[in-house]
Parts: sequence; structure tokens; C-alpha cells
Amino acid sequence: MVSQTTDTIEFDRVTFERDGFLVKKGFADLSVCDDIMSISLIQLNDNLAPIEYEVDVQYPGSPVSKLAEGGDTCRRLLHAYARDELYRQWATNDACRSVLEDLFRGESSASVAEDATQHNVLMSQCHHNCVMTKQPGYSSATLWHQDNRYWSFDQENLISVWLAVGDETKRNGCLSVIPGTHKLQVDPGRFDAALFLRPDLPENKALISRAKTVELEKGDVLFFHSRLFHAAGRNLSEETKFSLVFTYHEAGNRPITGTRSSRFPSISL
Ligand SMILES: O=C(O)CCC(=O)C(=O)O
Repeated sequence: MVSQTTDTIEFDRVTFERDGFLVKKGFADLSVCDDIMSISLIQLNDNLAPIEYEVDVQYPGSPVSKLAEGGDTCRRLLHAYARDELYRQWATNDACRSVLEDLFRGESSASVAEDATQHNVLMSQCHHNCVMTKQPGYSSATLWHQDNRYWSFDQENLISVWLAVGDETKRNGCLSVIPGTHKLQVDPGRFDAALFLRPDLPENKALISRAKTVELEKGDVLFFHSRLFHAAGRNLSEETKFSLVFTYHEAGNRPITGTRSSRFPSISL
């Protein structure tokens, strides 16, 4: 994994604070990606639970029912952290922790208590914590949303780490983001019932026109803020696209008791 210089750290922090996301090229060793790909293929082929199926989300392009053609298409292998030591090693690796510490520091956790341990980085087992398995044929498109929409923490200040296990392109359904939208306040009327941006509204069309496609090569890592608007297309290639995704928060930013965000304990890095 790539080591950081002081200049790189400052550049990354400024970029992330401005855009709400950061791409670190060639951040993971290709051999690590190969190993993650191998174990993910086995788990996908074995249909190893727990799984979120495309039919469960009913996004554009999803099969209409379990019995319809493609009804058994897996969208994510859930609870990646509990699945295999390889996933655990990636989720807790020192290089990721170091970048996350810098990015959280830049995100000014001023409202978090002064006690330094409150800035320790933890991995949430409740959100993402999955291998995305975007498959040809029956994968869906994900409309514009912020991940914070269903998450309940003291602050909307979490960072997800998206590892491209293989290349991610427009054709196989890579992510797009709208830079800077982690700082935007958006009126509730601009969302639909499922908290996606309503594409029919002129103000949303203007926002979406600023979107950037985030194509990644195998081993690249995308760090993105939980308030950043993002979306993704369907996989129009012939091969499954695998991405390993974990979400992190500072110790002082606690999940709210009794919500989905507090169902499982966070993991200290
Ligand atoms: O790959 C996709 O379809 C998008 C996934 C995503 O945005 C999410 O899980 O929050």
C-alpha cells in the first residue's frame, strides 16, 4: 500500500473537505484485490447468506419478483466483516485508518469532545459492510441519494471506503457523485418517499447536471462522505463488478440507541 507524505495528506484533506470525496489511485495491492475477488466469487457462487438480492430493493432494472427471470440475482454479500479474515484485514488496515484519521480531522469534529479517544476511528457493522456484486443482466441502477438518509448517528459525519476489487467503468455501473454536495442543505420536498432526489424537479436537474462519473481501476479506493449525493448505473458488461465497502465514524459520533445504526457494535481500528 502507498505511504503518505505531509504534502499528500494536506492535499487529500483539502480535496475531501471541498468535494466530499477522494480517489486514492493504486491504494490497494493488486494481489490483495485478487485474493478478495477469489473469496467473493466463492461466496457469491455458494449463495452464502446473508445476502441482499436485487429484487429486495426494487430499484430501476430490478427483477419484479423472486420467481421472475433473474429473481435470484445477488446485489450485496452482507456482513462482510464477519465473513472472512481477508475482509477483516482490509477493513482494519493501517493505511486506510491513517487516511480516515486525517480526513475526519479535516472535517472539523469541533463539536466532538476534546478527549482524544473520541477521535478514534471505528468501523460500523450496521452500514455498507458488504461486497457489492453488480451483475450483468439483472443489476439495478441506484438513483441519487445521500447515505445518511437512513443512518442515525449524533452527527452526519461518516466516511465510506469503496475498494475497486476490479475495474469500475460507466459500462459496468460505476458510481457517479455530485462534488461538494456533502455541504448542501436540501429541502425535504426535493426527495421522493424513498429519499431519492426527484429527477423531475428543475432544481434537482440543475444539481444532477454537475455530476461526475468516478471510474476506478482495480486497487483504487474511493473515500466519500455520508452526505455526498451519489448514484450508479446498471452493469451493461458481461462480468460481475465487485466492490468491497466499509463505513467509518469517530468514537465520539455515536449511533443513536434503538436505531438500525446501533444494532451491532462498531469495530475499533
Ligand atoms: O453501486 C450502486 O448501485 C450504488 C450503491 C450505493 O450507492 C449505496 O449502496 O449507497
